[in-house]
Amino acid sequence: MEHKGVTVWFTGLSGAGKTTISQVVAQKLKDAGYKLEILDGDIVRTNLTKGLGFSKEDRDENIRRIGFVSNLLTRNGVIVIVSAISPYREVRDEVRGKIGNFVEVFVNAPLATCEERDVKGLYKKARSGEIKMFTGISDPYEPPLSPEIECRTDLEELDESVNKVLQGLKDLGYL
Ligand code: GGZ
Repeated sequence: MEHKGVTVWFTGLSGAGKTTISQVVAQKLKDAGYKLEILDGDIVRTNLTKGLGFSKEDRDENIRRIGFVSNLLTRNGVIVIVSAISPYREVRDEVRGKIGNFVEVFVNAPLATCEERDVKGLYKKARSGEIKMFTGISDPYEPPLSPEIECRTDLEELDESVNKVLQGLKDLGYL
């Protein structure tokens, strides 16, 4: 199926639900026949951006590399699903400017909720100081000022968040 390419960029705190929502969205779009690739921060950091840490420089480099690949795919008609904390507004906007067909999805849950979930036990380690520069605890997160789509995962069921993303992409003319 030939269709417009777009980068769908999920940003938010660790544990906000970026990976969960983006995986369901990706599966639904694949099932519907769209050409799609997923770039998830967690996985990308084991190959494309291996060796990078969590300083501002390294996070920005991580985001720029993900953005570079996203751009190549997007201009070839692929739907690219990116999931990365991407805490800095400036570099997110830089990538947006380069790609053009860019939809920002703010996966928004209060820090307290993410910390309560603590799926991987990382917040506990961040609080104890075992992990340094942890987003939300000892490192900044700059929320998007006007994301195309916002999911409130503390208030919505997964299905609702997924439908918001799909409906948003339709309304923007990408599906
Ligand atoms: C934030 C960290 C950190 C620190 C390890 N700060 O929720 P996760 O566990 O599975 O995904 C997070 C991932 C963050 O990688 P990103 O590429 O998304 O970050 S960024 O966009 O800022 O470059 C988290 C884990 O790695 N992790 N240390 N200090 N998250």
